Amino acid sequence: MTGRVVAVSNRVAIPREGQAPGGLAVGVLAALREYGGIWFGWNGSTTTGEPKDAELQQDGTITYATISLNQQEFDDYYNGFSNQSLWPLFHYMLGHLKYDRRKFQAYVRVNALFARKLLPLLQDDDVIWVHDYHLIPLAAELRRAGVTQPIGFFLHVPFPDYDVLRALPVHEYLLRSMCAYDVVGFHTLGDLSSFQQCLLRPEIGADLLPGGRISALGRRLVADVFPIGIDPAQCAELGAQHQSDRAVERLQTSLQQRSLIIGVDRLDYSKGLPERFHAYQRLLEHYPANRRNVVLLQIAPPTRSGVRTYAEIRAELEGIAGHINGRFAEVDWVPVRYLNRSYDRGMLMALYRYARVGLVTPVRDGMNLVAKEYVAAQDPEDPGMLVLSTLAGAARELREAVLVNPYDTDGVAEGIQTALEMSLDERRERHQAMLATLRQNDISRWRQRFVEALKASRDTH
Ligand code: ADQ
Repeated sequence: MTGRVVAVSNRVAIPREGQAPGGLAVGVLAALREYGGIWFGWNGSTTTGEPKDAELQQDGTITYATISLNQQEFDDYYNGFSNQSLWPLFHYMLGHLKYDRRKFQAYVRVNALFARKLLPLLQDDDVIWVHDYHLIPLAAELRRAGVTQPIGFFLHVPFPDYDVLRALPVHEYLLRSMCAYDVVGFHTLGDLSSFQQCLLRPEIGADLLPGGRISALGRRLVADVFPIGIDPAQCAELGAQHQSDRAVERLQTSLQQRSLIIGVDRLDYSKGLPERFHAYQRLLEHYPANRRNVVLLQIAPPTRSGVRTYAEIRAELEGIAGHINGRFAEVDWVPVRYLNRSYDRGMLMALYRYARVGLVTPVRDGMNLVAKEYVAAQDPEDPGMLVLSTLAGAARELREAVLVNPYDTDGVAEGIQTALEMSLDERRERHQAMLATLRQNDISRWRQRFVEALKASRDTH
């Protein structure tokens, strides 16, 4: 069956000349190229009045359709409810949870606006694929407007257990909204089973049927696990190609044979960065032979600058990095290099490839693509080793990484030491096993499985 795919996400990643797309953009763009379609979302700019209709930009079979948002509405919808309520809640971090009814109402209004602006662009045989926690009510808003096409939802972050979810006053609204979809996808079995348990509660009273199907609120939907993958060949190629970039060579020269430990994360409290810096300090304390011989390169571009906790974590990290450097640095060695900026993918893959250890220690993460990219970018003849948090979705697949609990400072220090000391044979063996997993469940498989499930849901209506 043909029919276009209409992808909807908060932001639209329009590919730029000469830049390799990353993350979910690779999967969404491939689906849109295969079936033709639209990518709809916010264009990154705000206005003072009522937003205009979507601006369309054509590129082959893909139409990018973007809208601006009213400044105040954007603040309340994005910085407010999405990132001060849903983000911490879904990451099990109730200490960061804030709720404001006014911001929640803006969230619902922006979703209704998305639905209104998308509606005129839809065709009868489209399937609609909605991404992430910013847009949970979108299907319900589209249904209200008479849309009957299949609508799927993929959650890129974890889905919490009922006892955590119910801390949010409007949790029942969220659950009901999710039942307006035909397919609901998660990264891990744990997330899926939390969702199913929530739907079994008396508020929803769903029935779980065979084959991942659910009967809830008079509708049928399918909920399943679709762990997002990467394009391992692209990561390996970029890593090898950019090895001789000037900046990478300058880094190599400056390291003078020291072992590089790399961390690459958005500056976000879910990524466990203070915990990671403390563990690195513990490594230098407990395994003093590493002093002068290792360098931690932490790349962490700031995000969500409109949310105060993000400014706070930035200040906290600067303090810890300064403290470690002040305590351990020598005239010709600085233990932590901490950079608040983005790099293009080629450079990033080359840095991954050069690093002896990839340190990925979120305190909670839906999947974590950096972990997968780090493994894929390695030289198979002499691969570096991944130290990975058990609290990242990626740990369910990358079982051969050195697995650590990010809250266990001594344990993470020990894990880094294990990775640094690991023999070449063992590194190769573990790398091969992880690469095989990444190849088997790559980004193409992710989008194929999701789009197929969505198209199949039309056939069973
Ligand atoms: P994120 O929280 O953004 O994604 P992650 O999965 O690691 O986390 O993806 C980050 C992407 O941005 C990676 O492709 C990485 O290469 C890139 N990136 C990070 N820092 C960068 C930098 N300094 N310069 C350039 N690029 C950088 C959310 C969820 C995750 C889930 C993904 C996809 O929080 O759990 O894995 O969506 O579903």
